[in-house]
Amino acid sequence: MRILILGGDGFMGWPLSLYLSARGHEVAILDNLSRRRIDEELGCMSLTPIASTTERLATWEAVSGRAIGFHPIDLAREYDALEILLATWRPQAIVHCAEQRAAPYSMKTPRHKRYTVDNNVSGTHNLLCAMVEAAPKAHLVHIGTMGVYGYDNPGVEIPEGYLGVQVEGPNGTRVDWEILYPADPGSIYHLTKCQDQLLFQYYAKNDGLRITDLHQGIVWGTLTDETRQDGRLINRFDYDGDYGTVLNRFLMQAAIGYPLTVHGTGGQTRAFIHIKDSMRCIELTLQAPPQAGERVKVFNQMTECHRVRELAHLISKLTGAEIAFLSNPRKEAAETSMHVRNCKLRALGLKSTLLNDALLSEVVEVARRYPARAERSRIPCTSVWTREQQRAFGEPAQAKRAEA
Ligand code: USQ
Repeated sequence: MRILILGGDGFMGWPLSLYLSARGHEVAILDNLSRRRIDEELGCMSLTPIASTTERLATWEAVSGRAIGFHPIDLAREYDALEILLATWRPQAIVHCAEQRAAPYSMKTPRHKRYTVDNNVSGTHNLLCAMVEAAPKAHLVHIGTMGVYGYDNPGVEIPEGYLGVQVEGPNGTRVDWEILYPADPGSIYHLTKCQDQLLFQYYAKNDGLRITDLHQGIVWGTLTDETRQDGRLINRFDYDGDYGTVLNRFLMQAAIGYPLTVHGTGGQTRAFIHIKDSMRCIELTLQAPPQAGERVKVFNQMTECHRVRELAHLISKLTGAEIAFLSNPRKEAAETSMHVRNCKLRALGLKSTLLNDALLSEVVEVARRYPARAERSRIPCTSVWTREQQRAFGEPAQAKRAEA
């Protein structure tokens, strides 16, 4: 299959490009390298030393004998270039990972909020608009988030995208209906993913685009069979307070002897998936596209749920790391539980890789390899969610968090 990976230089897109290329697909990457620029903006590089895009691609070709094309296009701003690429390269499938994907980064300042909305919503809309013109038969697979459902639900199992409801019809009748699960974003970043859902719904209905939205949990791990093959293929590993996600952060913190940074009581429950399962899920999704005219397919791409403090205790037991309970910089429910349906990917053949000591230790080992690259001052989360928190944390408190 000819597959275009949008955001193919990033944490998900890079290993995915290699994974699909290794399985015989013709792969090309579209990326504006914004994530590398954000590293510079934040003054914090990936813990793993990632090679330049040119070096990565040349290495992959040398190692595998397979070439991956690269198109330096800004999805949100360069509409004409995008449409020309779709018309000339004629992808059969497009995987969309080209969005600003960090909740804390999206909450930093008005500039970051506006950038996240402009970039993510315009990028997705440009893509859909260009697909209608130049690639109407391609299957679009979007890397979405479990966060569109929110974390405060009343204990019901989260369905895969659509909620069955019964409403009052004419003359007192009851009408069964299926609606998009009510969106409940918890950050500006998550808000953009909720907006994406409406764009998908509209373009699937109006233009018959074939779209699958993967509502993914928190990805952990960093190595895949392909990125292991040469040091220059290594994937990025984010650990800083803006881009690092909770489980990888805790594993990195354990590796360098930094107390595990639990926000609040750590009672927040989240869905997780190992990076290798994430690759497999996308492969399975590509093999099962919707028909033209079918509504957007939604799969919950996660394998297990955990409370943040349970993860901290597990890693502490494994590594001897200390745990620090910090005031929570986010506005989020303190104690939550989650039950998620994920039958659809399992029905397609997903065998879950669950969290285990060997896999956790593997990430700790990766993190231990680069002690000199770990900037301790970049570990605390200093991005706060509200003006009230800003006042409460204040500048001195934020600086104190940064020194912790
Ligand atoms: N947390 C801590 N300590 C930390 C970091 C995070 O307690 O050092 C807590 C947060 O307060 C939050 C939970 O861990 O309650 C998850 O935070 P996170 O940063 O790991 O994940 P999140 O902001 O939700 O976003 C990440 C990815 C995003 C993806 C999402 C999937 O950055 O791209 O969409 O996970 S999900 O969470 O299922 O929506």
